[in-house]
Amino acid sequence: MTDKPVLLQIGQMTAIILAKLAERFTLVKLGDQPDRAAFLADRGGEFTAAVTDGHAGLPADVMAAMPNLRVVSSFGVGYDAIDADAAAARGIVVTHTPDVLNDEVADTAILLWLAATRRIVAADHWARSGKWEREGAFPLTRSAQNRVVGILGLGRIGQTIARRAEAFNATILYHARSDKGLDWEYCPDLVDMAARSDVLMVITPGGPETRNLVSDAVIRALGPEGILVNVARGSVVDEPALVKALEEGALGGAGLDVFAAEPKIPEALKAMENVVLAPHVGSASVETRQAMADLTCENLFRFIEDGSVLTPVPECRGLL
Ligand code: NAP
Ligand code: 8YV
Repeated sequence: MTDKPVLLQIGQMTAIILAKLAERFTLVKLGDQPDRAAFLADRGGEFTAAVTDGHAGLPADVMAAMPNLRVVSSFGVGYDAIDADAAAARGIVVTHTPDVLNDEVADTAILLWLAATRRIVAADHWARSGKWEREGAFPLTRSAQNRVVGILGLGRIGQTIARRAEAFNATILYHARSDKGLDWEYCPDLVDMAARSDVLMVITPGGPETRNLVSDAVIRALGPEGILVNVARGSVVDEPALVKALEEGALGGAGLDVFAAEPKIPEALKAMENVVLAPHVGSASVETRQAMADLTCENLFRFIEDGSVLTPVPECRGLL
C-alpha cells in the first residue's frame, strides 16, 4: 500500500511532468477510465487534488463529482477551459503558469509576424522546389521595419511582444479594457486601432468575454495590406470572417498559432500562401515547457505541504 495522496490527471500530460508528479502522488488518469460517469460517481469523493492543462481544463461534470477537490493545477497560463468563479465558490484553488512562458510566446508572435510579412514559408518552398532555378527570384515582400503594431491585450505576454516589436522600429498601439498607463498609446476603440495598424497581434485570454472580439469589422479595418497574428485563443477571432476576408483579399495575411476547433484547421486556410500556420506551439520549447511543468508541480507540492500555492488565478486569491 502507498500513503501517497491520489491525484486526478485530467487530459494529456508529458512524461516529464508525470514522472515528477509520481514522486509525490498516486496518479489516476481520467482518460483511462472505461466508464467516466461511473468512475466519477464511485471515486469522485476521493480526490482533493487534480492536474490539468489549458486544453482539457476542469470539465463541469468533474467539478460536480468531486466534493472534496481543493486544488487544480493547470499547465499553461490561459485557463478559459476552467470556470474559475465556480471553482472559487466551491473552495477550489486553481493555479496556472504565468510569466515563465512570456518570452517564448512573444518570440512565437514575432516569428509569425515576420514569417507572414516576409513570406518565408513560400520562399522556402520556392527554394526547395527548384522554382528559383526555373523562374528566378522570389517576388519582393513588404518590409517588417517601421510598422504600426497594434496589440490586443497588453498583459504579461502583450508587453513582452511590444518590447520585441520596438527592435523593428515599430510604433506600438494597444487595446485592452483599461489604459495601462504605459508609454505606448492606448486605443479605446479596437476597430480604430486596427485601421491604424499594419499588424494586429492578438494576445488576450479566451473565454466568453473575448469571443469573436476580432470581428469582421476589425479584420476589414486592418485591411488588404494588414497582417493578423493570433497567439491567444482561436475563439478570440471570428474564424469564418477571417477566412472570407483572406479569400476576398480584404486582409493581407495572417500568422496563426491557435484555431477555433483545434486541432482542426479550416481547409481554406491550409491552401493560402499568405497564411502561416502553427499547431499551438506558442510555448512549446523544451526549456519553457520544463519551466511550466516545474511550476505546475510546485503549486501542487506546496498545497499538500502547507496549503499555499505560488501562482493562483486571480479569481481564487481570496481562498488563500
Ligand atoms: P494577462 O497578463 O492576463 O493579459 C491579458 C490582457 O488581455 C490584459 O492586458 C487584459 O487587459 C486584456 N484583456 C482581457 N480581457 C479583455 C477584453 N475583454 N477585451 C480587451 N482586452 C482584454 O495574460 P497573459 O499572461 O499575457 O496571457 C494572455 C493569453 O495568451 C492567455 O490567457 C492564453 O489564452 C494565451 N496564451 C497562448 C499561448 C499559446 O501557446 N499560443 C501561450 C500562452 C498564453 P484588461 O484586463 O485591462 O482588459
Ligand atoms: C499551452 C497555452 O500549450 O499557456 C497557455 O495558455 O496556450 C500554452 O502554453 C497550453 O495551455 C497547454 O496546456
